[in-house]
Amino acid sequence: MLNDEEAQRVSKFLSLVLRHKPETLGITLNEQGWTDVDRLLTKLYHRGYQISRDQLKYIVETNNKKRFAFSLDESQIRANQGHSVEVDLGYVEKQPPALLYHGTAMRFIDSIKADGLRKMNRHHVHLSSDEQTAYMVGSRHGKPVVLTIKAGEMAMAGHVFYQSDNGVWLTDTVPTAYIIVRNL
Ligand code: HQG
Repeated sequence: MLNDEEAQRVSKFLSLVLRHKPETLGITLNEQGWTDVDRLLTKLYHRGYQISRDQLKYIVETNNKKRFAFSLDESQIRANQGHSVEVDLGYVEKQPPALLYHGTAMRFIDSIKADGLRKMNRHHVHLSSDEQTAYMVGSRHGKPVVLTIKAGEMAMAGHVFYQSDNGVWLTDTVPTAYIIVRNL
């Protein structure tokens, strides 16, 4: 089996090719983001990521954020969210809880206060249902700040929310009126 470090290395590369740059590995994603597992394994092999189908399954199953999913027959694989390439993941609109959380870094706060939350390079703004996850997401960018988002009010005002297979809440944009900034 792969050790944690190797699994993480492959997982990072998979995030890159399944979300952002399939062309760097010479694969293509279909409209729903799927790519063929056999072809992916062959391409990975030639790129120095010599993993078996079982090892790929292990990575998909143990990934800490459930970033990837297999099709039912396990012939195809895709990323569950986070794409920058155009894909239609078939998200279904869902009623959010009253409050959601967004983790960001202190250095972005002034800009967020001015413009609200924008999706930047992704297809959606990503929100979490718990503060701890948001805190961890924010730490990736610097000194973390957790923003509270009045998601219930947003939904009532007509903003659409989706939830990805791995539980992340997604919406287009969060205007400043729905953002509570605390503890600064
Ligand atoms: C910030 C991870 C200035 C935003 C996590 C964030 C997540 C603004 C950064 C997923 C802004 C974008 C997404 C504005 C937003 N002015 N900065 N108006 N609006 N920002 O990485 O939410 O590891 O694209 O606060 O678990 O950090 O990829 O988004 O700090 O679910 O699987 O712009 O990524 O998952 O950063 O993270 P990102 P994110 P993975």
